Amino acid sequence: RIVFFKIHWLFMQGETRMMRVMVTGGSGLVGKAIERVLQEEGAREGEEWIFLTSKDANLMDLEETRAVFQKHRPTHVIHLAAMVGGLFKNMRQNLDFWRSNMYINDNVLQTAHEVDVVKVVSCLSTCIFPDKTTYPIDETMIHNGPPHDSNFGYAYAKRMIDVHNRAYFEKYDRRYTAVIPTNVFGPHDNFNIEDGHVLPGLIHKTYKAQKEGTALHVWGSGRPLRQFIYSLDLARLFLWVLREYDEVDPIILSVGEEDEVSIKEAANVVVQALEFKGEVVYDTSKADGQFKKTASNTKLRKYLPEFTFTPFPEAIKKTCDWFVDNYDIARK
Ligand code: NAP
Ligand code: GFB
Repeated sequence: RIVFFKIHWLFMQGETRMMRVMVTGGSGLVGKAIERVLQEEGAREGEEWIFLTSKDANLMDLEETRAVFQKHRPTHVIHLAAMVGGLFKNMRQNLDFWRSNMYINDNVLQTAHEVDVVKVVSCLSTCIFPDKTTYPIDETMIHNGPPHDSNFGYAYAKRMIDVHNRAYFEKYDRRYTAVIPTNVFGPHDNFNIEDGHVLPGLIHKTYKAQKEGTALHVWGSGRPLRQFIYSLDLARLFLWVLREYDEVDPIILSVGEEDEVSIKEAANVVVQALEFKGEVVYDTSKADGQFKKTASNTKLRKYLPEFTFTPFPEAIKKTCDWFVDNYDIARK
């Protein structure tokens, strides 16, 4: 009998340690960064990782969502899948951003609950906070007023994740949570100039200007301010949130307020990384979008006072090198 109980105890220990983590949006900028950090640092004992692309399931479709959850039976989910884009794509497609992300988020969270997923870590963004606000912005301010007009569709859809999480906690005691990254950049980004974010857009445009001997056109005045987080740093923070963070309330994952840079400063870092010698022109006929969305990472620092971010110029150089080396396969 003692042997039986010993085997049973060992099995239960093993059972409690088993984590089958399914990453929705696993083929994107953030998903690829998480995959790479796991390859470099190794998964923990008892962790099994599954990275989904939209080919595995269109998560806007409830039946396809249910099928992929039934297939993999995850115990944990990192929910990255979303319709994502820079300022100009958001300004063109607010309705699509609203509907696509509402469908995806409701399907994923409801299905996770149905198959008894223990924990879901979803994604908000620092661009969803109220446009008229005091600074620095913190996690308590998400619903304190309307977001910037340029991306209200995406912003409201993302805010509903926080509403979902609170409602699942109230009704089913589900401890589903969310992180709030600031602007992310890195390898495997979307370098499409019309649809992508500013840094991949500037890297692609500088690369083209260099090859064609033309000027680099930075859109807007260059005055807006942004905090940028390197995707590999964000990936490490995601793993910590999945494994150690137990709150339902969301947590901002960002560099500090003191690391905020202007678009102009960011453009200069890209120019230096690619050793571009041509003219840099500011096209003020293009929108600036939100002037600033300065976020506080005080809550993160309370948990991880020692976490170090990759210095911005080093992260930009690594991203530029990746883009040049992978030009043929990069999304552009
Ligand atoms: P991304 O590079 O555009 O990747 C999006 C991922 O979602 C891809 O894997 C894509 O699959 C998948 N996807 C899109 N629509 C789908 C659908 N209908 N069904 C299934 N999968 C679908 O995005 P990202 O930059 O990694 O963003 C990841 C998360 O971080 C998102 O929730 C985003 O809102 C959030 N976030 C991003 C930033 C940023 O600056 N990038 C900042 C804050 C928050 P395919 O590859 O097959 O298309
Ligand atoms: O990353 P981005 O497109 O979006 O940055 P946001 C836009 C800022 O960069 C504006 C300037 O001030 C633009 O004028 N900019 C300069 C450029 N050159 C370029 C360029 O080549 N491409 C782009 N895209 N911008 C987004 C939200 O806001 O933040 C999204 O709309 C998302 O919903 C994202 O959450 C994280 O930082 O302004």
